[in-house]
Amino acid sequence: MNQLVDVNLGFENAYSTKAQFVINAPGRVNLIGEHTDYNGGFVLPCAINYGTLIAVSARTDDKIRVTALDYNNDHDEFLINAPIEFVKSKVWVNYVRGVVDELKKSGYELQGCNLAIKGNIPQGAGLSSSAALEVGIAAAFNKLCNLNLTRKQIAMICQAAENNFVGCACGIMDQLISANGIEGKALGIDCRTLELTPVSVPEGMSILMVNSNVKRGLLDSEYNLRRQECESAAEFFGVTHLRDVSIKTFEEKKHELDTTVAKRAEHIVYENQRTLDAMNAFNRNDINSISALMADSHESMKTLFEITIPEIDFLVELVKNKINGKGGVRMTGGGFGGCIVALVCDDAVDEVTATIESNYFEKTGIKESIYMSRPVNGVGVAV
Ligand code: GAF
Repeated sequence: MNQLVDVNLGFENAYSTKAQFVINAPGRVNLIGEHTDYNGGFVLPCAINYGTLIAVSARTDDKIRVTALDYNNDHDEFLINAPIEFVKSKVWVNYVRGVVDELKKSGYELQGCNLAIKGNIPQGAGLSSSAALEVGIAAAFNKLCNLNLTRKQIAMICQAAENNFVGCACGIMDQLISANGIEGKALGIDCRTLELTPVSVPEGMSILMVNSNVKRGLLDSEYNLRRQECESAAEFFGVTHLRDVSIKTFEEKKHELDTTVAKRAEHIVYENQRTLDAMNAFNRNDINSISALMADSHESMKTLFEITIPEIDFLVELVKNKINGKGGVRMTGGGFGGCIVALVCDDAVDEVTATIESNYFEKTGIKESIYMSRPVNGVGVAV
């Protein structure tokens, strides 16, 4: 049965009435540009054909009732017109509460509703299941209450919810791509101006995502720490964001920085350039350059930003040796577990997946999950 049928049925079971509409918010995979978003820099993600569905119907009071169909119908309820509290014991509810709180703080008039949530984005895998949930919730209220929010406004409200309510100091990439994805395209994003540049994925190439199935345990604490380290480097250079430090300036001054901070800054300064170079390489259909840039990005995340883990490095090496310059591979997302992303020629996909299947478990004792992905449109009404 497909997800849309499931979420409608789940809604009817939970609330004994039909949903008025269903919103679909996609997850994302980032092709290059990691941790550059909160440094005011560049990223190149695409929205993926895995998403979070939210079935919605209005209530006549100011209550919001939410049922998580994938969590045994676990539910939450709270009132719009009362202070919205953070719930320590149940992580998922805070993404919903946070978005509602942020919409309220921005002065939007909200209406009570019943919601049922169901999704197929692998969780804790670096594919933005939480951003998709946030964006889906904001889009649901946008439609239900005629808020007239633009896609960029939706993304900014959701990022603020995650920063202020959930407590992760994330950048804008995940929410922005979930809201703005374009079918068949990756989006080059200038995370300072929020300018979006569609880039075509080369003909005859597939996007493969391989989940190491190592959950990203350290993510929040280490993520926030990386962000602080980048901010202290920016302060040293006298800029608000590391995006404004050129490679030349960085190389001239890096010796004056604390060693760890210098490594973090080096990753960001070069990763920004790599992302711009990758956008050009995609436009030229230049697979060799894409391959080299993705390889350098991974190496930099491993040795300078220190956000990869052995299982992920092993997967990247396996795929890299197999595709041998005819595609690219790197870790994707925040790090400390999760997924790798590979751009692979269509006719090499079977060979690459077979290599992973016969080596990863043997080496790590963990079974991987492999997903084929294609770029899809951003959040919208599911049909
Ligand atoms: C996480 C964050 F939410 C993004 O904002 C981004 O920083 C990413 O990690 C790393 O590129 O997904």
